[in-house]
Order: sequence, then C-alpha cells, then structure tokens
Amino acid sequence: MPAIPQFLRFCLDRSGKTSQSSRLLSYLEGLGYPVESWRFPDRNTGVGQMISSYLSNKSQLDDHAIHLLFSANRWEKRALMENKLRSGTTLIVDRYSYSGVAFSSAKGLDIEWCKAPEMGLLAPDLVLYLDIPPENAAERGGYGGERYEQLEFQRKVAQSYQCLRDASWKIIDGRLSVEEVEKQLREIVISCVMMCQKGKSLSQLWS
Ligand code: NYM
Repeated sequence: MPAIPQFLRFCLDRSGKTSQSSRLLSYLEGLGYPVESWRFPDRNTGVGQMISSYLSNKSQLDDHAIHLLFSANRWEKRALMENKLRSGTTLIVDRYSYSGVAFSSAKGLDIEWCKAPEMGLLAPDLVLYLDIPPENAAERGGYGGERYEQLEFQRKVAQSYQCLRDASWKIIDGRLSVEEVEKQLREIVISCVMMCQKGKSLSQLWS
C-alpha cells in the first residue's frame, strides 16, 4: 500500500478553519507535495444542492433525513477520495464525518445512529480541531446567515465534538493569532506527512 497522507479538519463555525485550510494548501504546494483542498458539504453535486437549500432555510427536512444526505454527500466522493490518496495526493478536507455526527447528535439524535452511515468511509490520518469557545466564534461575525449559526446550538455542537475526540485528533487553540495557528498546524502536518511517507495504509471509519 502506498504512503497516503490525508488531513481532515473540522470544528465549530467561524473558527478559522477555511482560511487555515487554504494557508495549509499553499504551504504544502510550496514544498512540492501533490495536494488538494476539499470541503464538505460539497454543494456542487445534486445531493449537495439539497443540503445547501436546507442550510439556507429554503427547504425543511427531517433531522434524520438531512443527516443521511450529509453522509451520502461524502459517500458520493469516496471513490474519488480513494483514487486521489492512492495516487499520493494529500487531501486537506474542511469538515468531514465528525462534523456530521457532532451537528446531528447536538440536535438530540443518538450518536451511534449518527455514526452508522459513516462506517466504511475513509478515516483521516490526522484530525485538526481548532478549539474556540462558541462565544468567541460568535463574536467573529457572520453568524445568522445559515441554519445552525446560533450560539446556543454551537455550544451543544462543541460538547458533541468532545465526545468524538480520539488519538488521531490534535487540538489547536483557535484563539491564537492566525499566524500562530498556522505555525502550529504546519508543524503537526509536516510530521504527519513524513510519517505517512514511510508507509501507511488506508483505514476506515469508525474503527
Ligand atoms: N454540517 C456539515 C453538518 O451539519 N453535517 C455535516 O456532515 C457537515 C459536513 O453544515 N454549519 C454543517 C456544519 C455547518 C454547515 O458547513 C455548513 P460550512 O463549513 O459552513 O460550509
């Protein structure tokens, strides 16, 4: 099995994850690694458009139904993800299954039920969690545009993420300056890339 570095990141809304993803992309590109930046939900697919409509409150869906759509949105990209990784491309993924489980279980859905449709998706080699108190995230502005962007709900999401943490997670203090967060991410990521280059096989969620 080839070396397969893969990075996934996910966390609360307004934590800085999207801008850090693009900084990380430039960094790894600059070092000459084949790398791509992905994000979930991927709103470009048919399923992704249904999700987008739900998030912008243009449609209503049962909580279980939207959970399964988010999962389907990852499944429809799974084969491509595997091809990319097997060909040696590093993927930086802005949100993944953990966001799916954290957001849906924060609504009150059973956590094991939430994990079930994610089983068999590819597991990340590294999970980067930008830890920021929901109050601070709310102060960063931009809240209110989409469903879920409310302080009380984000507090519940933060608790759900805590239940999901495992050994593949690295927690970064998201209250630090953009530059300091970037520096810490670079160090963690480059050591993961080097470790993966020594040979690491693909594994699956949720094992
Ligand atoms: N979200 C994202 C979920 O509820 N389940 C999922 O599986 C994923 C990937 O979608 N509030 C939520 C989290 C966000 C919203 O994400 C859109 P973003 O990163 O703001 O585009």
